[in-house]
Amino acid sequence: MSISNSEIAKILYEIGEYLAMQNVPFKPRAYEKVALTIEELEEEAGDIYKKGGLKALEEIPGVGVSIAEKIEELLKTGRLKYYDSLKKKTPVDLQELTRIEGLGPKSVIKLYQKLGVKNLADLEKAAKAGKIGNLEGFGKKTEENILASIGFLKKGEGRFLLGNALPLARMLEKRLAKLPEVEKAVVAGSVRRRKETIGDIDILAISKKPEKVMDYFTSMPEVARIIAKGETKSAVKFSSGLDVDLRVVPEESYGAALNYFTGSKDHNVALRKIAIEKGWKLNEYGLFNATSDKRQGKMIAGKTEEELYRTLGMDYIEPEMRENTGEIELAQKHQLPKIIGYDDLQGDLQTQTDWTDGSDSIENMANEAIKSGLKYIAITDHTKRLAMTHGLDEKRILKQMGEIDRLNKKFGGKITILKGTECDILKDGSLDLPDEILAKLDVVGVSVHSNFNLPRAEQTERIKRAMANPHVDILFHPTGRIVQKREAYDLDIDEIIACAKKTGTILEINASERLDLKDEHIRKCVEAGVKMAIDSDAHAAAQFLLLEFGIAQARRGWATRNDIINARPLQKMFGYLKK
Ligand code: DGT
Ligand code: CA
Ligand code: CA
Ligand code: ZN
Repeated sequence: MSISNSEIAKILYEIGEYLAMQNVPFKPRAYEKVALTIEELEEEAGDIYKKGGLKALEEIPGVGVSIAEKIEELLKTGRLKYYDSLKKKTPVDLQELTRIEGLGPKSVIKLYQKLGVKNLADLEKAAKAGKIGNLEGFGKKTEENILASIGFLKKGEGRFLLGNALPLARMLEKRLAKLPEVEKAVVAGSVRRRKETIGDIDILAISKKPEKVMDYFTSMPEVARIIAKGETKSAVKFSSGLDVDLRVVPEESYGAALNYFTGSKDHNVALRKIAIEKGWKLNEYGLFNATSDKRQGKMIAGKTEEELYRTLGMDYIEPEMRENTGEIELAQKHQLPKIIGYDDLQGDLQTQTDWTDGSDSIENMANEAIKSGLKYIAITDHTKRLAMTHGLDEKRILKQMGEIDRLNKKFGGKITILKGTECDILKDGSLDLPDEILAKLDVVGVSVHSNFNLPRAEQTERIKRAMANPHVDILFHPTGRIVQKREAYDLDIDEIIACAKKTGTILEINASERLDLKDEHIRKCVEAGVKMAIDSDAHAAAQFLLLEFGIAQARRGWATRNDIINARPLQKMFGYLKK
């Protein structure tokens, strides 16, 4: 068996970062883009290569001869000489160091050359000794931020981003399902509940020959260590540090086992209590009409989850809602909300293009959006204050509007491209574009990109002032959090939600690694009747795939289709924006 897509992607991505450190032009972006494409391929690169050789690899978008040959080398030997030599030249733990918010490849190389920083421990030592603050291009502020970010990272240690785990979990699901001994393989645990970070991946398989399945599972190429290996249960550690659990169950227990291993634990405990109250017993093998542990009793449900919930006297509960925070009581009363579905989005209201810091043209973005099944997208490039992104000033945004008119004609209704902006909120809550320009746009999004450290009251007032502008439709990434990277800025979220209600401003569920509205915030919005938008914040065409994670978050916050404006057709969606 060969190396997986996500491993190939990781290496290509790192090559891009090494090249960026050496100030090589253009190539870093190309590698990053290819890495994303490979990661999201439906088919394993190994299979593509087996079927069509080098030529077939070259047909993958963005892959030229030179990258195709590198993938070939990886598939054949599991190694890549070019990558090894890049790594040797700069012996820094790039992956670890770039997890620090604000540290890109270029700062990493500087820190290595000037201070010999190779890893996180070195970085922490240098920052604590005040050496980074004295470095040209860094300063005291950066040093403080680095220390804060290290602290934050340490807190989340041992957990992985859902965005990284889900593709891997799906690949494992597929691999196992292909084995002749396996009738079914599915992901359970926190991955199935789509928690934003996960402790490990749990997989459940139905098989009559578990030994074979376990042999296969424990000898996969990613496995660095076997933690446990048994007939029904095995656990392995991948070289990436991620643990994976596999349970094999007989078909008649599938529903009960899936329910048990999906969790959450609190949800399970509550279900078991209900079973006991009815004089039954619930475990991972099924629901039985006996209370004593010794007497097995007769199995009365357990083949499917639907049957299990029904027999317990309640409606089926979606995995994203299973946290025992009120869902069980609603299911018993048949009053569960019908949460938004994964196919329900009709548009995307935040995307960036090569007019600023995105990597694709408006036309490419629109084409990809069509492929992703979207009916409309808003182009929301940054504004001039974000100079490093080449943010748009009045003149360029007017020019962009003209370009969008031209493209809308060209697409002839296949998709509607909306004129928008991600307008910077300045320190005092005023905006980076004048009202006359905002008035000409279809969708005005605003966001905070600076002065993250204002005192709570001042930060809250600043954002509220922006929301009060009658042209402002959506508050983009409302809290500034980046999962496992950066805390939210200090602000009163309840006041922001109240202000959204009062001013009719939409709050964004940002689907990228930000996910700054947490599930609990989304539930508050739903209860308050504040509408939300789920946006990819795509900076490249491939990133529309991120929308799935925004939908997952919305589902964890119990949002229905009616709560999400871009789950509505274009004209309906317009109805939710300020006039
Ligand atoms: P994670 O991995 O920390 O992100 O969270 P989970 O929910 O995936 O937890 P994990 O992997 O420890 O266990 C998977 C599921 O198995 C969990 O959601 C519920 C079930 N489970 C594990 N331990 C217990 C337990 O002691 N009691 C009950 N009722 N269920 C358990
Ligand atoms: Ca787990
Ligand atoms: Ca587990
Ligand atoms: Zn951007």
